[in-house]
Amino acid sequence: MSSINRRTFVRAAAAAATGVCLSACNRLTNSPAVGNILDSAESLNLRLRKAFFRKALAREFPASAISPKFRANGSTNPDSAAYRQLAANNFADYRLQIGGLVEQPLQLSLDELRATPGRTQITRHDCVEGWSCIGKWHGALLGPLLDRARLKPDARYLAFICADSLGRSLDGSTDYYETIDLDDAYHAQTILAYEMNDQVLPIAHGAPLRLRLERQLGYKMAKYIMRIEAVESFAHLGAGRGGYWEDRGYAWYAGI
Ligand SMILES: Nc1nc2c(c(=O)[nH]1)N[C@H]1C(S)=C(S)[C@@H](COP(=O)(O)O)O[C@H]1N2
Ligand SMILES: [Mo]
Repeated sequence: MSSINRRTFVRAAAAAATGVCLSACNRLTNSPAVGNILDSAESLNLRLRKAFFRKALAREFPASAISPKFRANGSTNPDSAAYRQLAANNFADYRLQIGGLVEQPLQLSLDELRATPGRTQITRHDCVEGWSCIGKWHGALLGPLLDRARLKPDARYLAFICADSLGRSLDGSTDYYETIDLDDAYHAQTILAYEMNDQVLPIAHGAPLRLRLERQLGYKMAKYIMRIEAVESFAHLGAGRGGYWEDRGYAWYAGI
């Protein structure tokens, strides 16, 4: 942060502490998405983060920093029949579905995803369990795909529906899912990765497609993405807290 930005930040933080944050933050951002967050009862911390760091990039590293071995965590080999069939055919029949509150639902093959605007980034993955690994990721930028699908005005979140279930049942559902807001969806480093360390994304790390959301913890980064749904609220998904791990007590916004 430059010293001017830091001064502005400190001043706004002080203003927020005295209760005038809503107007100050609204003036600083012109985004309706941020406006919605300001209107809701989310934490002051999240409001300040959103206002000041909406576009900040997560740190990127040189190739020499790539971890020799990247740990795989959570599901590492989904066992549903549908997924096994896709994997057996090298995901040639895979179609990413983008639907929900969109004007133009999409179904995209991996070749079609490879033909859309992409990005490569070497970043550090931090798991809530306390380990980190640095890896190189390449994939389709999520923002341009959403532009193609044309989000409806009431879309506020994206839900990622995955191919795997983990064993611990809660309200009958064990399917892995995650949700993010539109600021994160349009962030410059938010990609749907189909390559890791210059190779086709391995099954253990989420083949054929996994989210990279570099400013949040690992559990937000859905692997084995089958469908992306634009929604107004995530109350109807799982136990209603926005993700598999959120339903089990972790924070919805897992900023690093
Ligand atoms: N579908 C799905 N996505 C998932 C998980 C999972 O079990 N299933 N685990 C999460 C957790 S806790 C972490 S740390 C990362 C692990 O990614 P990795 O296997 O590439 O290290 O994926 C996240 N995304
Ligand atoms: Mo994790």
